[in-house]
Amino acid sequence: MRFALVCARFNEFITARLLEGARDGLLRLGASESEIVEVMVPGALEIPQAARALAETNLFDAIVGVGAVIRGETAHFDVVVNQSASGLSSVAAQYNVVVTNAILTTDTIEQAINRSGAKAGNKGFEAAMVAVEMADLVRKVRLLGKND
Ligand code: INI
Repeated sequence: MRFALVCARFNEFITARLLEGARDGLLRLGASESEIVEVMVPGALEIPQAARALAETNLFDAIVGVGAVIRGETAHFDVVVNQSASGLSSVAAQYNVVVTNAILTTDTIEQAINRSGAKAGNKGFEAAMVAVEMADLVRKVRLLGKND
């Protein structure tokens, strides 16, 4: 299977940890380095556009969006959170590709640190696990359809 990770540079001290968690998750579940493509974008708002371009290639079984939106840092928190999440969902629906969301949304930097590998798991790792599970499921269901 092939995977694409789309990572925002905004709040890079957090997104780098999420990206590392996502890569770790994919590698632990058996993906090889050559099956993982990483793409960097400026901020979470740009993640769906890059994910769409990747989906259009038809090369990937799953795409993981990686970002960090911290409420204290932005007046347009709600816009960034809602648009990035709904943009990712619409890519999944339009291209019939698995898309998982590792865009952290927190009130504080401390919460973001905790959820990117410190105390409360790593959202990148979790989203990578879900991506593998769902890509496998979708592949099996498609095979079922072909065998009928
Ligand atoms: N992008 C983020 O990924 N996280 C944020 O917390 C954030 N804040 O704080 O505004 C953010 N803004 C940039 C946005 O994603 C776009 O890159 C920008 O608006 C240009 O389109």
